[in-house]
Amino acid sequence: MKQTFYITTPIYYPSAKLHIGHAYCSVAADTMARYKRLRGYDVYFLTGTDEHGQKIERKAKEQGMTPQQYVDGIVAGILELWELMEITNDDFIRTTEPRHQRVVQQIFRRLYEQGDIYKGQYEGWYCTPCESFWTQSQLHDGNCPDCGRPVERAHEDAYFMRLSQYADWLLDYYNRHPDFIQPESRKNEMIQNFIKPGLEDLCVSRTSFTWGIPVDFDPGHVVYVWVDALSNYISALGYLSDDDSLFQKYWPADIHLVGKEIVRFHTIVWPIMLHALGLAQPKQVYGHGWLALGGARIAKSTGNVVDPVVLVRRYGLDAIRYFLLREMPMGADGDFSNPALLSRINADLANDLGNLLSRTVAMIEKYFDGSLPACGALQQVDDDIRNLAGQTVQQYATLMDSMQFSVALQHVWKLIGELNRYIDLNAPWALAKDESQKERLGTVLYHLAEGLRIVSVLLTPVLCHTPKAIWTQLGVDEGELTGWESLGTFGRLPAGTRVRKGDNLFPRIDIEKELEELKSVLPAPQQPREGGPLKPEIDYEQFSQLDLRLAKVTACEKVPKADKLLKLTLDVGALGSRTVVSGIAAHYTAQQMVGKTVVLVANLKPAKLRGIVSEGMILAATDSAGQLKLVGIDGELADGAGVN
Ligand code: ME8
Repeated sequence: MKQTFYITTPIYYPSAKLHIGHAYCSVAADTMARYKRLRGYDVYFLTGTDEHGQKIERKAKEQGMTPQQYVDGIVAGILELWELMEITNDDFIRTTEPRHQRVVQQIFRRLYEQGDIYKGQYEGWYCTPCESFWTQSQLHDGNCPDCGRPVERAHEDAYFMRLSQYADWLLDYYNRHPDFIQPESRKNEMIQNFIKPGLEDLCVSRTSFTWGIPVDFDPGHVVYVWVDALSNYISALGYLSDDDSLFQKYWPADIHLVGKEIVRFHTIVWPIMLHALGLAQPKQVYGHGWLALGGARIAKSTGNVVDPVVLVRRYGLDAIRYFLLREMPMGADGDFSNPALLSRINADLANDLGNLLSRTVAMIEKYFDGSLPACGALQQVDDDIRNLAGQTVQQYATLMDSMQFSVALQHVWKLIGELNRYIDLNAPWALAKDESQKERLGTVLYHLAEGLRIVSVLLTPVLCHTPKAIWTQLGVDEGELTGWESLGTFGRLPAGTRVRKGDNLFPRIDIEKELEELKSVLPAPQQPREGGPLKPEIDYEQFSQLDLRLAKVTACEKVPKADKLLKLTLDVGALGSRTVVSGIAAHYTAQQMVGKTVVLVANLKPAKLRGIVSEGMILAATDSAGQLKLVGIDGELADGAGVN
């Protein structure tokens, strides 16, 4: 029986459009799935969409749609993108499907019944864009530690998962399974930042919105989006359903491939959920880095998205897949730029690989009428090529097994480079002039063709069309000669095979001209619209609930160990003196603030920031460049005057 291999990508949020960063994650998982299939594994590759949560509910409302209508539209686009990128997933799970929802409800109920989930009261800091609750100690300068945006105080009746009681078990599990979290540095991050400071129980239900999976035994509560989302990895396999044969066959997963910012959920919450359910742990969670544009992470929130559809249409799928995997050292961050993409296409694909093939086939046509010559007596240079090919296959296998795609490709390109050098060393055009060198000429061309065959097989997990194009030109039929086993011996290509010159694999690009044209095709990274999208309409009644007052700053000091925070003492006329903590320290010094008249939201519920009770909030305007200016008044009025 074949060994199984189960690999997953994260399930994507159906946000307006997926960008090249998301494509990277799917292409990397797809490459691994293709590689394991090449190695003879029975692979199951899962991806999908994570469709619940307050953010989706809000977006749908902004667009005047139901959440389901909104996600249906976006998911259709995601499916098209994966088709375009030839992602070979075996299933696509949507968290809005009944097959998933049923399982999540059963998991939740089971954990509740056995006491791993209990009902309590939640009060914490909530980051809506990240759908994450944070404790005070996790905030960075009072903001969300993941995205840096402001968090809001949230209270609700809620269910909690007992993470705290599993902290020791988890640490012990990490110790006993050193490969569980990769790369190693991410494990240290988890231990230092989350587990050592003390694991707190996790709030796993919400009542403040309805777009989620209902807790079936307590109406009004919906399951926290991460508990919902993580369960996809087993609900898709039919866990707790009438037919759990896929679950029996493929669980535990071999690899959950995820971006580094969500390693936390996959290596703390998910293992504890699985442990509590009595299920086996995934063998590995691999946290990959981010693709950036000019140093800034490509993300929908920063507006610097690069559209993979435009790139694939312009340069072909293989060029884009190659660039993503070659340019991003797995686990680290990588940078996307048009010049880097174009020079990889020209140097690696058009020159190194494309020319090797066209020169080889052209010479076999010219000197041997297109019939592959037999290999004669070997010289040292031939042995060197054979040895290098053998080593390359071995190194490639080790590197691909640990998902080091970029380094594996470097090794393949070293072989390509040596094959090109082998042409120059042996100068076939000179051999062709001497009839007595015919056999030597044949041996040289044979090594080139066989070397190319080996290269083409090694490229099959990464490139979808190029290997086939190489086989057509080399006269190789897909089958035994294109399988992994064929790489074991150098010399499998039969003499007499008919080669046929075809189009260049990758046409060379005039980089300067192309960069110019790209300016109009790929619009410059969009700046986020000032102020973001318009929030839903409110009526006067709602507006009038805001109590805004003028206030004079009478004293001000920096909050220790918080770069962005100032503590202000305000005189609010009849309301007396107020203390307010404000995140403006990067824009105003404490000294500059004293004496200023500011606008205070006087009836905002007090909140504790860095141990200081902040009694309201002062108003300021910010632009997309991150500049901030206080809101003031035109002239002078008494402290405490109402603003409306
Ligand atoms: O996190 N470079 O979904 P998501 C590389 N729904 N990868 C990037 C990237 C970039 N610039 N931007 C995003 C979610 N990604 C949850 C997952 S799983 C149970 C739930 C990656 O759509 C990101 O790191 O925000 C993540 O792994 C994936 O895209 C999905 O992100």
